[in-house]
Amino acid sequence: MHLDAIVIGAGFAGLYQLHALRDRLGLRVCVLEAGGDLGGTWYWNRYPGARCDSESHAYRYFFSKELYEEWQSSERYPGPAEIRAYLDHVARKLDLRRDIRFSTRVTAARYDEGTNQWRVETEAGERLSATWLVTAVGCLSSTNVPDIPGLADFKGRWFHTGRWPHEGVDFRGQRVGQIGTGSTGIQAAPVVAETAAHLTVFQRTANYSVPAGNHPLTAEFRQWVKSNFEEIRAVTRSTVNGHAFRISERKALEASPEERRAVYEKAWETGGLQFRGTFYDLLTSRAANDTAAEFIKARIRAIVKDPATAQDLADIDHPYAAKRPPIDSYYFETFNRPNVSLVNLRKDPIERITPNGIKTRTREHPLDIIVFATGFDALTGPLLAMDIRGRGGCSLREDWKAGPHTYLGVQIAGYPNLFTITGPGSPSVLTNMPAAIEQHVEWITDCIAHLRKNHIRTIEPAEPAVQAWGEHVQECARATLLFDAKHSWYFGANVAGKPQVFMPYAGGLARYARHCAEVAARGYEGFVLDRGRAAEAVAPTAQAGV
Ligand code: NA7
Repeated sequence: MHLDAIVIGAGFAGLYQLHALRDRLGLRVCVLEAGGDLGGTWYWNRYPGARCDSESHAYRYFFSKELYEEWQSSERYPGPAEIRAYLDHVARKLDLRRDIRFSTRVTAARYDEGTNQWRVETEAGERLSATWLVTAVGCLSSTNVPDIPGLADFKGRWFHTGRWPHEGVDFRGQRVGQIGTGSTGIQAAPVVAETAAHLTVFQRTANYSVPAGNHPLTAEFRQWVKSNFEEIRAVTRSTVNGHAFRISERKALEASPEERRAVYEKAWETGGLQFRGTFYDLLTSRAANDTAAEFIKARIRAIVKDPATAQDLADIDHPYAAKRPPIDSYYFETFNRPNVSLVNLRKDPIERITPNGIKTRTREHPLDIIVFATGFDALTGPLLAMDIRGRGGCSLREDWKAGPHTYLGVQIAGYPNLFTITGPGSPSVLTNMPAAIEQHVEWITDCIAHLRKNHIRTIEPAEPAVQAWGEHVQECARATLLFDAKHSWYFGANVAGKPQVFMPYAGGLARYARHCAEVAARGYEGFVLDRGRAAEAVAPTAQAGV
């Protein structure tokens, strides 16, 4: 079957990409999706307490005012079922399902130079081909189950939060061990603790968290959202992270200690990722960051009644928000329950999993269920799970052995006509994802329209542009405190054997989007456009002004 474009993945990115290529450009498009239905992240992540950290009026598409205005969210933060219902609504409205094949996992994609086609293979052995291949595989979809010895002998049941059984898990009367205290573990623990006989949380790195402040939305707020589409969209498109709130223009140390405390207290009450926006230098100045960090640590110590547990929870070794900052619903309060205990793995590391539970250095913890809230092989994992081969059979797994190399996070040298939505080197995981996705989908769609109009056979980045972009990505990260948390998954540090390279673009979504628009306006500067005769490279200018 030959198509104009194949899109891999039917989450936020894949659905919009299908609509844009099919309905705006008139292309023949097919979406291949591994899951049994649409939703991407939200198809797989159905663990207890799962909820988006972006607010529901920002975690949506903005490409259609009508679509935006007709959707009503029920809570401040949407849960997986509501997000899937929203995407289902979008799919029905735009008649997307007819071009999506579910339960179809792509295993390989090979560029055929002779025919200028991508040949795609699925797990079931199906073969499809297309001129353009767009990956919409998500950044956090390859689950990371750590290789702890003994797991195969465990007599109880175990689950990774990112592959949660659709029928749910009954924790009643069960002794549950949860490994991991990232955003997921911090959401899951309070809900698991409500029904489990006992919950033991195994914490390797203590983590900051601020209250999410989730609540049902009032009719007034929903009306406000409906009446302010343009304004809300304008904010998501002009801020660093693509959220619907602005970052303060004030520096933390310019405020007096009393003023700072008042600002943090208000943000704590409001809840949410807004805490990160209380002062604009929280992620660039360690002294500024310390003021926020100390405030949160003091809150943890005040909430958690057992002093030793409070100390272990507040013993945080990195700047606030240098790792992905979680938001929670009564996470720290959960440790005041009689059926919850904390194991500090820094003091008492896991030695192995036994048939009956988890053995740390000092004792065995008997368990019926182990929950792995251990995160993902982020950004590169979902791409490298497929055997992607470009010119001359070059392999992405080989080419990225020392870390990903992209231009703008959207294309890879040697892999013509392949586009990676929210790929490594783009703002992606540092943003409210739908905002980053919309920008990429629109840029890719405009690019493909340009190629067709100008009879250009292939587009791929020139090596010098890739090199310069890679340096710029590192430079942007180095300008922030994100670069100080070397054990974060932004560096790939959570996956054994993964190269340690800072992967997302930390220069901000608005700035990135401007730069991408300028690249396109300058005739796709830094890309090689092949008209079928001599390739025409559009030389990159210096990165100044990026
Ligand atoms: P994260 O943020 O990667 O968190 C994973 C957690 O699991 C974190 O606390 C890890 O500790 C811990 N972990 C990982 N491997 C181990 C081993 N081997 N032993 C003990 N503990 C371990 O994943 P999440 O799913 O919470 O969040 C991912 C993103 O999804 C989130 O940021 C949002 O964007 C949505 P560590 O900190 O590495 O010491």
